[in-house]
Amino acid sequence: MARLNILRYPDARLHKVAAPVTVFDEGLKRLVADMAETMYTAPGIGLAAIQVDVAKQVIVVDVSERRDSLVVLVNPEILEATGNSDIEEGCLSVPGIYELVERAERVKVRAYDRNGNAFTLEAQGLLAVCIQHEMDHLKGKVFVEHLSQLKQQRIRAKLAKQLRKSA
Ligand code: GNR
Ligand code: NI
Repeated sequence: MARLNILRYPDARLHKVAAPVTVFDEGLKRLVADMAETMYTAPGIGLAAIQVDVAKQVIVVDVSERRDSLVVLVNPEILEATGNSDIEEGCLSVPGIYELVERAERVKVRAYDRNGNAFTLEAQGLLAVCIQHEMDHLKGKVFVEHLSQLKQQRIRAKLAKQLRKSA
């Protein structure tokens, strides 16, 4: 297993649209293992492949406190979305920024696991929000793009300042 480098917003590669996985091979299993290690080490509760510069529809999520409930979603599709939730979100690609985003409270998702077996998952609360956040990444969308232009401008300025300080 390996820890992968996480792209930071604003990076044009975060806006690529991920392609569906067509081959469920050893390379996919290695990608999933490396993404899980990267997410747990960060630490984060989710990671989309596009964040490690792989434009494929692969997501790992674990919202459990014990960090022992990994969910792998390949080629996910939302079948149903109901209710409203606004949970404060963060993103490993946008460090230090936390903002409320409007999301569905419950989602029913169809996806494949790393072996190519289809399954459906009904999620609510933080898991549902995290899945929606990760599925946005697969479309090239970062959570801050749900915010007003003014807030996005402020976030870009704050990140640029962080970067200057660390340089
Ligand atoms: O670690 C993460 N925390 C989080 C908190 C609230 C809503 C979504 C998330 S996902 C984020 C990890 C990440 O950037 N995934 O893309
Ligand atoms: Ni994210």
